[in-house]
Amino acid sequence: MNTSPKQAAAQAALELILPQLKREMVLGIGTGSTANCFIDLLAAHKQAFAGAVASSEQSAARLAAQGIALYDLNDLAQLDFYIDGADEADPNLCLIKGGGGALTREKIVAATAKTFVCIAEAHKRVEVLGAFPLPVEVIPMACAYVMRELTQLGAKPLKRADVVTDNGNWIIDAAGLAITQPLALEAQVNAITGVVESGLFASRRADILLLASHTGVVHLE
Ligand code: ABF
Repeated sequence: MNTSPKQAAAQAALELILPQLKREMVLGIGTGSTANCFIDLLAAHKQAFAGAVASSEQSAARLAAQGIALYDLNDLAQLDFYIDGADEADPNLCLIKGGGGALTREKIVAATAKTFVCIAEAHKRVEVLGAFPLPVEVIPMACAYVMRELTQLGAKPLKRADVVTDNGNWIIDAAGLAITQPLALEAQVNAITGVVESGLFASRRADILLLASHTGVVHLE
């Protein structure tokens, strides 16, 4: 069977962390179809580590189905690795994430990890972030206000229809931003009252980016 680029990126991440796994180690695991490939590959090695913290209920269910033990992040001091996908990645390894709606938990788990390994198809690599609308998780009652504030920042915001996050909140997708200053924009968006978190990963960007295509995997850091 042919290996897809998502599977190739996941395999490359597995090969990267396998030699560093320890029996007491807990891994941070992300959300999405590329992270799912990683979970499925990881299952064969579940004796080599203690378990995982998931960035979504969906990933938690997939990990549990593979027999991988789940941990509460509050019971752990630090994670060695966080492995997750992305929607876009720029040359500095700043990311847009949250197309799957799990951005807040993804950012929390990433924040606690020593090394964030991002796995993605090669087309997710862009020069400037923003062609993919920036997901922003909001407290529901603040939605209209946050949309007006995002408009002031130059975005065209749209509430994501029929989506409630694992945290009980809504998602706004902010289109039309050319994100040349990711750190500054992340701070601006996160400072809007009612914003829970933005999908801009700049203050906590990826440490390693594994970009896969049909011709192979490129390792960036
Ligand atoms: C998660 O999954 C998200 O942050 C991102 O939105 C998405 C990427 O999805 P996929 O791996 O399915 O392309 O990592």
